[in-house]
Amino acid sequence: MSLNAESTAFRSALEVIRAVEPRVADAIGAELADQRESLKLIASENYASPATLLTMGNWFSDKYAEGTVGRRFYAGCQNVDTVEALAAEHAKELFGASHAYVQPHSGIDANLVAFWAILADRVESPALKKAQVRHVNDLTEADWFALRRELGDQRMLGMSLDAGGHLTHGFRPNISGKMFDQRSYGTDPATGLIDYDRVAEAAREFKPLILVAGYSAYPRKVNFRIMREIADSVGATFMVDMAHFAGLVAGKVFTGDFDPVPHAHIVTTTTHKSLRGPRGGMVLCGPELADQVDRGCPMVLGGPLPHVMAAKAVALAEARRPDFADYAQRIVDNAQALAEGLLRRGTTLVTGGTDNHLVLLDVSSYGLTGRQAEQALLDSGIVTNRNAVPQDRNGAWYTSGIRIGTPALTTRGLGTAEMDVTAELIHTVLSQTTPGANADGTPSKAKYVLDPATADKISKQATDLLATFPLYPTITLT
Ligand code: DSN
Repeated sequence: MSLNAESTAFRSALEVIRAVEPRVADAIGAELADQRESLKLIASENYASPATLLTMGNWFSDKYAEGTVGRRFYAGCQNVDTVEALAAEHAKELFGASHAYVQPHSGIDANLVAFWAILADRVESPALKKAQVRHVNDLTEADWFALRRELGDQRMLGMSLDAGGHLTHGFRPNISGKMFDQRSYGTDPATGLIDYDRVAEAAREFKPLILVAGYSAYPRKVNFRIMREIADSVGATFMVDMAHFAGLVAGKVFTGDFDPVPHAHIVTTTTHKSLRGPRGGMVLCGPELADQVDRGCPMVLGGPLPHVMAAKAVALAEARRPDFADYAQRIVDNAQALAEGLLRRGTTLVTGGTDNHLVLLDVSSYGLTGRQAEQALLDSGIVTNRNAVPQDRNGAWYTSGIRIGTPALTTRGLGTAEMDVTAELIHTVLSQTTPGANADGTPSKAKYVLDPATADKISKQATDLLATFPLYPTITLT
């Protein structure tokens, strides 16, 4: 593809959009400019390829395609079948899975599909068998009532939120917490690491139907072989949510005990984080759960998004190329360089470092809340997000942590030398920011003081750092 083809494609698209609603065209252009100018360190974000982005802007968006490949509730799905089958095929090859379901619209959706597949397999199917019927509609009112109660009375054991687990792993504000009786395993307060003996103990006591592993803010590898042994010892289904580190699995950085696919009964992921695809989700599993997983739509999902499934096929094809493994390794090298740069400058890191794509700073050592640090960094052109740290005293809104990750900057081409400069910029901002006060003089968890001249200077340094690594270098919109 010539360099001009990508520019031409995006320019033409914007021209067409501008003719209808110029403010949307302007916002799209402004978003690219913002992304180009800022040091994007949000651990769950990335930059999808032009091919992936372009695949989403077409008439596949207009098609309803409930059902699965070759078995739809709507006529005329032959082209959707082509792209859905391609995406599933690439996913199976890439991750070595026997079944892939590529319809989930997001990570939450993928997890819901997995939960209901497990519930259908472990609770509903035995109830139907016991009642000697094939379908829930054939149950008596009394049996249906009893089954509904049983479905709502199951247990899940997952990683606690402040140890780095995810909201969808059984926490009350999320539907997973309303569906399941949930208990959490945390991390060792001394090391910040998962203590597998404690997980085994919690599993023995609680006897969950589902043991969930996976995280959105844990900067270390998880041993999935040990977790599977724990699940087996209590008869639990072992589910891994690999949304954050799917790119590291795809790129063969996480192998053996650290690759969830051979160890878990079911694996969920998003496709837009380290995997660098379109915004969406996916479920991988073995043959035992495949039929139940394929019922995701309309069980818990609205109509599939064929344009996004097509983009998943493109992005997964990209991830199967040899250079993706190099990319995945560089993500980790960069995260480690960033962690080392911060540690050298005296920053406190949860677990003292990283072996994946993210680093979790405990900014209470700078006397700041996560919220204050996040805003001060943003003023300085550094985009991060605040995050709870283990046993966080500031709660989930203000927090005491800043989570940073390297998938996006690595896509842009920054390397370990630039990570050291990034560590210097972050440390300078945090060490020159002080907590602010409320109008009545009491300490504020949100207000902060940072000299605007310092913020401007850092912002300029961040822009200079990025200048050598243009984002979407083949695309010019003007
Ligand atoms: N929102 C994602 C993240 O930032 O980690 C997880 O859902």
